Amino acid sequence: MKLINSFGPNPRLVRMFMAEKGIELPTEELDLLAGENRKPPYTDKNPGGQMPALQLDDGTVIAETAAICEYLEETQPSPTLIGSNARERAVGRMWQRRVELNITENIYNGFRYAEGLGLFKDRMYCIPEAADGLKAKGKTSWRGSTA
Ligand SMILES: N[C@@H](CCC(=O)N[C@@H](CS)C(=O)NCC(=O)O)C(=O)O
Repeated sequence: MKLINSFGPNPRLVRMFMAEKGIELPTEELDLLAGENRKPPYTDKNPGGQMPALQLDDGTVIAETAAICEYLEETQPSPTLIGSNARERAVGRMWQRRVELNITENIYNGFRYAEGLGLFKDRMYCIPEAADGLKAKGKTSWRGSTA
């Protein structure tokens, strides 16, 4: 099993999760700024082209930071990071979705469509006119408003 790793907050989150669990894995480093993650051979493994990904020994590639952490939690339960019973896990997943859907996705996309436009315009569908609204939404959503 190896972590396909790069610069950026999502790979860092997985590395922090692994560190808390005491998991050490070989890594394959991709140059995100050069766009190595947006072309084969990486996109053959993860068509979404984003980082990080976990490649299992049977060749399965798991992308999406939350899915990677859940896999590591299930395969190495101790120490427990996501919750030790159904109620704790559900509360953790509830907050994870709230933070991702209401705050971080808005802030990431606000950045990608403005300051990051030069880097992202050829990588993904960008909506520059939405940048200010997404940043404002990301800043207010922590109060619990999903409007
Ligand atoms: N939904 C994905 C988002 C991953 C993501 O946004 N990764 C960033 C790095 S933090 C990335 O690959 N950026 C470069 C790109 O999109 O080309 C996840 O949760 O893993």
